[in-house]
Amino acid sequence: MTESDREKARRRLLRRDERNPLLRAQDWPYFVNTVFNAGATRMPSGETLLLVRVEDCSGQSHLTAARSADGVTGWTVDPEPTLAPDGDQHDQERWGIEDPRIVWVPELCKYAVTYTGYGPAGPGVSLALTEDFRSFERIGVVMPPEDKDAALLPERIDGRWAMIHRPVSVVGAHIWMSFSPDLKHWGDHTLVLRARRGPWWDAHKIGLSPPLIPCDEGWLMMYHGVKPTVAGAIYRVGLALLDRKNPTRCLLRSHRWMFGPETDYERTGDVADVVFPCGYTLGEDGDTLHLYYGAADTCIALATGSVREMLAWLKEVGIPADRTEG
Ligand code: BMA
Repeated sequence: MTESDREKARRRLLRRDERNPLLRAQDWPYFVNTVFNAGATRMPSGETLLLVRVEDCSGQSHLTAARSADGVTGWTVDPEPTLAPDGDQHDQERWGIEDPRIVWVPELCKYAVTYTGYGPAGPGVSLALTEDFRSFERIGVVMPPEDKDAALLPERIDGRWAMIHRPVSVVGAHIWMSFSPDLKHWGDHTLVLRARRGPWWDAHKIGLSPPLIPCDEGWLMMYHGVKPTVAGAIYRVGLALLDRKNPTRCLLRSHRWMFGPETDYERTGDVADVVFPCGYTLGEDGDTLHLYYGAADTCIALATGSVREMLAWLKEVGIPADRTEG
């Protein structure tokens, strides 16, 4: 493959839906500032459900469900917040809840929703379980501040639950994995992928995008990289492959980003130059990936691709993670 063929392949990996943006504040049944960063799942009825981060006009966020038969058009939005912050009972939610990731857990017959609980101590990770996105069982704070961008793995690894997440320290914001016997007590914290340094697209700060995608080759991880510039940060998305049996082991990591802000709705909004996927659904073929992402922290858009093609690209351009730390 020549350099320009590779470039074309990269551009084709995710195709933006021509009806983007799919959901905007003006589509909401009540008055809000912005709607973005939505978790996604396909319900047993076949409907696509998005659990949308909604920022109200106080600047704080809550989560509201939007449902559509085809995942693109005809959205029905809950008339009021579906999961509202409960700051009185949970101090960690006093300033709102943000950026949900949804994972169906067959063993529990429930969906696990991980989200950022924002409180005076900073942003941390909370977990709730639901069967229907109408009532929720709050498990509580599972990763204390500062921590974000978390998703449960859908199955136990060697008998324990596993969660991927992104704590922040003074030396950087890297991706970690932790383990639990009961979803409440977490330990064996292990570094999975480091942010690079210097001018890289994923220097200084990285984080999980949607939940991990299980495949024969391992767990495909889409992750966001944040490049600080004098004009502000640019949020882009790249790929990594984690070992299926031991997902703390990163096998490959993309050298370049796969998806970044290009269109007007991604480049202009409350926060310019942000694409921030938190959810995907898979087509009937088990390969077609519908990626839902927040654009410029203002609206929700969809891009479609193929898991198989992404894996092929990663095998072609990826490098072992331990050689990419910059
Ligand atoms: C991150 C998160 C996201 C947001 C992004 C860009 O830190 O807070 O919710 O989309 O910044 O503002």
